[in-house]
Parts: sequence; structure tokens; C-alpha cells
Amino acid sequence: MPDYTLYYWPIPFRGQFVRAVLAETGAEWREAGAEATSALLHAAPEDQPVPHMGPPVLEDHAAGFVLAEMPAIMGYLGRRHGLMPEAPDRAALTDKIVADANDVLDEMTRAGGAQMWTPAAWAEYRPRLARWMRIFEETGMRHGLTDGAGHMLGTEAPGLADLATATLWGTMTRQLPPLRPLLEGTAPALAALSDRIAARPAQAALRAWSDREFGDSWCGGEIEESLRAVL
Ligand SMILES: N[C@@H](CCC(=O)N[C@@H](CS)C(=O)NCC(=O)O)C(=O)O
Repeated sequence: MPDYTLYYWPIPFRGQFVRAVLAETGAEWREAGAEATSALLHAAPEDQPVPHMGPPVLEDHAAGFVLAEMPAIMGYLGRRHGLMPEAPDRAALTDKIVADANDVLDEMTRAGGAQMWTPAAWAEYRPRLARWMRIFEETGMRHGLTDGAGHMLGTEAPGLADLATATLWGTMTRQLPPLRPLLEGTAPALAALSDRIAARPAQAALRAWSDREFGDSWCGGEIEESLRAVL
């Protein structure tokens, strides 16, 4: 019996944040797969193990607990596996960084593909994406992230904030290489942190597995096609 079951699509997008934390903790998890994820999402709220609108959904088998909403799952795993700073202000900043990352995912997919990217819409959005990069960079620099060393919140070891940050910017720019120069030019310390976290053995193994399973996809669907077209 694995420690966890993850309900998510076969893409390295929102659910990849959960995978990154599970991998880092050494937990064993099972991927429920697209069919089970779809069945869960379309079930009536009364019949869902946790009432939710969209995946990721994580089942913790030992605790008999099921949770939805990526930032909530991250906070749960962070607290359960000692990746969340104990000081309330640092813990709150960690939650804030994860929530910011989730906002960026929504913006990059124009709210889950509600609208497709057009060259004009992308040109208008690009400065905002750069601003998000600066927001993460500035947050890290205020707490001791310096180019080539340090962590987002100045912790000794990488924490949830580092995993979320690296999963956002590292995965996005690896799957969509035209965005890498923007990251390096706008937020060099963030690019370096993403690389350092990605090089950790557990994250490198996750990436190798993801590449095999998901190829070069990122957010998937028609919205990814439109994103690649404008890039
Ligand atoms: N706020 C939710 C958003 C979940 C979400 O948008 N999931 C996407 C996949 S990344 C989905 O498949 N949604 C289906 C739907 O909303 O109908 C979270 O952070 O987990």
C-alpha cells in the first residue's frame, strides 16, 4: 500500500507541486490516472471524498484523509513532513509563496483555458509575468536568497517555499524553453535557485520520470497549444 494516492492529470502542471513535495519526503505514492481523476471530479459533491471542483486531490492512506486545492495540500504535506518553518510569520510567507505560484498557473492558462492566448494578449501579459518573476526574486532576496546560494526564506535546508518556487519557474521554463531567457534576465537568483533545487536527487528523479511519462507537455490541452504558438 503506498503512503498516498494522487489524483491528477498526466501533465507536470498543478499536480507537479504535490509530486515535488512527495518526492522530496521520500513518500511512496500512486498516480490514480486520468480516468479515476475525471470520475472523481465529475462525481456529485455529496459523493466525493472531499468536495472539490478540480484536481489535484491527495489521499493520505495512513491518516485516512483526503484533501483538494493545491495550496492546501502543500501546506498539509509541508506540516506533516517538516518542510514548513515553525515560526508563524515564515509559515505564513510560505503559504503566500504557494498561493502566488497557484495564481501564476491560473494566469498562464488564462483561468484554466477560459480564453486562448493570442499574440496581442500575450504581448500585453508578458510584463506581468516578468513582474511575477521579480516578486519571487525580491521575496527571496529579502530573506537571504543570493545569486547561487541560499533559500527563499533564508532557511538552512530547502523548504516548501523553495520546492514550490522551483516547481513553478523551473518546470515552466524547462517545458517552455523560450521563457528561460526571460527568467534569467529578470530574476537570476530565482533561475539559480530553480536549478539548485532541480539538481537535488529526488527532484532529478522526479523530472526523469515526468519526462518519460509526460514528455514536453506543461499545462496541457488547447491552452498549451495556444501558449506554444505565441511563444
Ligand atoms: N484552485 C484549484 C484549481 C484546480 C484546477 O483548476 N484544476 C485543473 C487542473 S490544473 C482542472 O482540471 N480543473 C477542472 C475543473 O475546474 O473543472 C487548486 O489550486 O487546486
